[in-house]
This record gives sequence, C-alpha cells and structure tokens, in this order.
Amino acid sequence: MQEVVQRLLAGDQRTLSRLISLVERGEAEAAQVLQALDAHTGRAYTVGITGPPGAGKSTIVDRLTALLRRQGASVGILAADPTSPFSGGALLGDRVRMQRHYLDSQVFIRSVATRGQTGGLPRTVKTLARLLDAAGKDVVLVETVGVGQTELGVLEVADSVLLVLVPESGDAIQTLKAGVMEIADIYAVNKADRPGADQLVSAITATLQLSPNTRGWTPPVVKTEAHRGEGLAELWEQVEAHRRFQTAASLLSQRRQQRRVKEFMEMVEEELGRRWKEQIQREPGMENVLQQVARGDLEPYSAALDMLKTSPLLAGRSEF
Ligand SMILES: Nc1nc2c(ncn2[C@@H]2O[C@H](COP(=O)(O)OP(=O)(O)OP(=O)(O)O)[C@@H](O)[C@H]2O)c(=O)[nH]1
Ligand SMILES: [Mg+2]
Repeated sequence: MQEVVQRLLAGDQRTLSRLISLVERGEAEAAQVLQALDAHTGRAYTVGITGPPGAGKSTIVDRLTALLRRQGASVGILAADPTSPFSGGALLGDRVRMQRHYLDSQVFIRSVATRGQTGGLPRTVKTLARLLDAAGKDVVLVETVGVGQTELGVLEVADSVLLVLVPESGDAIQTLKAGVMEIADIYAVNKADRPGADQLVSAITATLQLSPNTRGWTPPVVKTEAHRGEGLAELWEQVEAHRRFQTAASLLSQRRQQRRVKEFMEMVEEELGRRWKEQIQREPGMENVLQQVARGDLEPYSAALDMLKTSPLLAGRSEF
C-alpha cells in the first residue's frame, strides 16, 4: 500500500486512475489509502463550473485548462455525468472538446457517474477531488450540469463556484428566479457573441444588487466567448481574486473545514444506509413484513417506523 501511496504522491496518472476506481467501488482498501494521503492534501484549488445544459461549461473547462497549462499549473478535471435525459451524449462531446488535453501528463480528466443520486453531487466527487489534490494537481475543475437546484451540490466541493449562463435562454432567467445565484462566486455570461449578452449582464448585476451581500464579496460578471477563447483570462483572474479574498478573510479554510465535515456526514449516512439494507434483508420475518406492506396489510410509513423501533440494530437506542 505504501508503494501505491508514494506513486500517487509522485503524480502517477495510472495509479490515480486505479485509486479513483477503488474509491468509486467503495473498496475497503480505499480507507487506508485516503488516510495515508490526507496529510498531503490542501494544496489544490478547486473550482466548480456549473450552469444549464449546453451553456459552454466544457468549453470553458477546456480553455481554462489550456490557460493554466501555459502558466505551468497542472490540472485535474472531474466531470459529473448526470446521465440524465438533459445531457444525452454530453460525455462523448466532452471527450472531443477536451481531446487535446488527453495526452498531456499534467492534465487528468475523469468523468464521475452520478446516476441514482438524488440532487447535488455525489459524496464521491469530494473524495475524488482530494485524491487529485494529493496527486499534486494545482487546480481541480469540477464540471456539473445545473438543472434547477442540482447545481447546489457544487458548492460543497469547490473553493470557488463559477456559474455559466447564456443569453437568449429561458434557463438564465429561470436560474435568476430560482435563487440559485446565491451559490455563485463568479458569473460567466458565455456565448457573448449572441444578442442579449449585455442585457443578461445587467439583469444579473441588478439581481445581485437586490440580494443582501453578507459575504463581503460581490460576484463579478464576466462576458466570455469560450469557443473562441475570449474572456477566459479575465475569468481566471476573477477566480484568483476570489481566492485571494477568501484567503485574506480566512473564509477558504472555513469553507474547506465545512466540506470535510459534510463529507464525513455523507459517508456515515451512506454506510449506515448500506449496512441497514444488508441487515434488513437478513432480518427474520422481514420477507413477511415486506409482503404485508406490498399487499396493503401494513401501511408503508408507519410500518417502517415500527420496524425501526423493534430492530435489534437499534435496540436500546431510544434516541432514534
Ligand atoms: N456561439 C457560441 N457557442 C459556444 C460558445 N461556447 C461554447 N459554445 C458551443 O456551445 C456548445 C455546447 O458547449 P459545451 O461546452 O459542450 O457546453 P456544456 O455546458 O458543457 O454542455 P453540457 O455538458 O452538455 O451541459 C458547443 O457546440 C460549443 O462549441 C460561445 O461562446 N459562443
Ligand atoms: Mg459539458
């Protein structure tokens, strides 16, 4: 195991790939590896890129990666693939869009399936971001499609959140209405080559002025034309500015501490859920209870609570 850890710390991409699979499959060895790596994390800066489907998130990620590579920074990319009806074929498109980085040993790209997760990002993304951090990536970019409230999860993994909106899209206005704006640290109005970009910038700015600014940071709005690489340098400058702001105000460490606690809680929940299911399946009489619930002899809501009350797993724990 020690050898694997050493190889990862040295930035070996194949080891990184293997460890990511280990974590995704939830294998026992993952815990030891993560523990050994923990002291080597905290260096990478994580940026979440979210926004409606097709807004240009992957194009921005691709361009930012190129820019960061020119600055000599190494980059890890996690693309949350929601496998939702909204984004069919997105992954293939991303592969094409990010093709030029696949051969670069200083860029690591991985898509993370989020199938079956309800809302937000799966816990795994937080864990994987830490792996990329330990592997020495200077910047970790996390792309997530935001539909409705789902992009809120990106808050929990990123040091800075970039919300990508586009003119001429009902989505943008929906997003403004949905209050999702609160999560964004920086706005990109992408596809600024299209009509309506300036109006969208004004609309965002106006909305920001209405919402009370409790964080001491007014999110900048940057116009971009990602497909041509326009505005990307300014966008990254704003990320850097946000990083400096958060560091100076001790907000960055706070944010990261909260993230660790959140990951811990999610892991507890996940593991409890898993153990419960196992236990429940083994419990004598459970088959019978399930049949009664199915037939209508037992009411699902109250029967679940009754079952928990009498389960040996919780015996003597009245606080449940
Ligand atoms: N006109 C114009 N097209 C753009 C711009 N940026 C990206 N595109 C195009 O918009 C399309 C979608 O871009 P993506 O980067 O795949 O968007 P995405 O947000 O990652 O999409 P999903 O991951 O599927 O939600 C592609 O065809 C891009 O070439 C831009 O600034 N202007
Ligand atoms: Mg994409």
